[in-house]
Amino acid sequence: MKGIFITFEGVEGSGKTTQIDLLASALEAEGLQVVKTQEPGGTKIGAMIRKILLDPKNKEIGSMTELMLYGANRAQHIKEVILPAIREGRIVLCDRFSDSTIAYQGYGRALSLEIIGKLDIFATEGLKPSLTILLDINPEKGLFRAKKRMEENNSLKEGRIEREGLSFHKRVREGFLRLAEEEPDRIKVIGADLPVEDIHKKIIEIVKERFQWH
Ligand code: Z5A
Repeated sequence: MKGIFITFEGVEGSGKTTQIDLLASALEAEGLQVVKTQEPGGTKIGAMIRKILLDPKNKEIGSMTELMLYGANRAQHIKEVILPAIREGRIVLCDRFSDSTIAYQGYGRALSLEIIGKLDIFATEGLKPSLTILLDINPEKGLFRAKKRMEENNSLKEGRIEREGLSFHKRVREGFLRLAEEEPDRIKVIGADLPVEDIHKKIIEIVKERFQWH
């Protein structure tokens, strides 16, 4: 397994971070070199963009501005982190990528899928993940988990996007599922309602089969 790009997608609280950590540990235990990263964020510039995007005080951000900021974040992330890591033969595990833009800004905010697609080609330089794990869960459950985690960690109040109504998050979930129907080879859907260990085992099976890793 060399120079591979795997993304994790799903609604808020679907367990992406938990599963990325488990997969990274399993791969590292086999002596493989892994880079864990996330969007928005992933670089110093990305961390600044992330702050703008998720700050609940930034209520005036328009949908198109939001889309451009996710695009700017991705362009920097691709150039500075993802492409170099793949060229060096590392396995990149990324928490959210282009599919999140289609699901949130396309299906959630109803921006043109055509414009999103064109912008994404510029931002990604045409790079697509080799594999995407979509952790699928009812958004009510996902948001409940995410809120619980925030309370446990005593972390910041919920962000700008978590504050959207449930119908927004349902459209986002539908968007992800539609993408998985359109690209069944790349996007593998796993029910995120299962225990953490069961989901991890399924992910390991998929990764082993896809990349002939034994
Ligand atoms: N966004 C966008 O609009 N457009 C874009 O192009 C991109 C992103 C790239 C990023 O938020 C926001 O940006 C996101 C979409 C938008 N907003 N929303 N909504 P973020 O990075 O701050 O958060 P997130 O990506 O949505 O993830 P999260 O809340 O950190 O959740 P997670 O990583 O999927 O889950 P987790 O942290 O692994 O688990 C959450 C809790 O559930 C935790 O306490 C776990 O212990 C627990 N958990 C995990 N798995 C299980 C299972 N299987 N059973 C029970 N409990 C579990």
